[in-house]
Amino acid sequence: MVPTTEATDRIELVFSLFDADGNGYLEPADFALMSSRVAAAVPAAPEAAKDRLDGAFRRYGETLLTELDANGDGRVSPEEFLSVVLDPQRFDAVVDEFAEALAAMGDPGGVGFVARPEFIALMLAIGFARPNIEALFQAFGPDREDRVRASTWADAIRDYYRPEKSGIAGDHLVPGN
Ligand SMILES: [Ca+2]
Ligand SMILES: [Ca+2]
Repeated sequence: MVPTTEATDRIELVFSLFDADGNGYLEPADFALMSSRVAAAVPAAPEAAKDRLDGAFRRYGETLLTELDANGDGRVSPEEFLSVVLDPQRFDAVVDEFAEALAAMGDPGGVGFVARPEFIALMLAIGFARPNIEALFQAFGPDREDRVRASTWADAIRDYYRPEKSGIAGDHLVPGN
């Protein structure tokens, strides 16, 4: 399968953000750093939600290393990471858990909705730029209380990784879109 240009852009963006320590490679330390940063974005979130997110980040990092570290140096290079889009079903389970865990962090009351302040705080913590975050939230069609469904967000995270998709809400996150 040849990924769409949009899918490649999305994957390159996520690599640059997940390389939380900025050393040019994805390693377990990046996911630990990212997890603590994102957990701190919603102080009101229950400990169980933070623990779940921490586990999701950890498994995500472990799976990337297991599946993508082609040269076995214990870290994932940008080139190794790009192959994530060639065989996405290997990552379905971890992306799914990550999507649900992140959306749950944005819904600290467990009501099924994510309000704009929590959404923005979480996405800023991951490292996306504010105008792109606002555009994505708008694309979700917030309700009169300025909330979006947690399930809408989780579905959009799953879509974000789909190599065949273009013109999706998640494309708003890529600068220049
Ligand atoms: Ca790194
Ligand atoms: Ca490697």
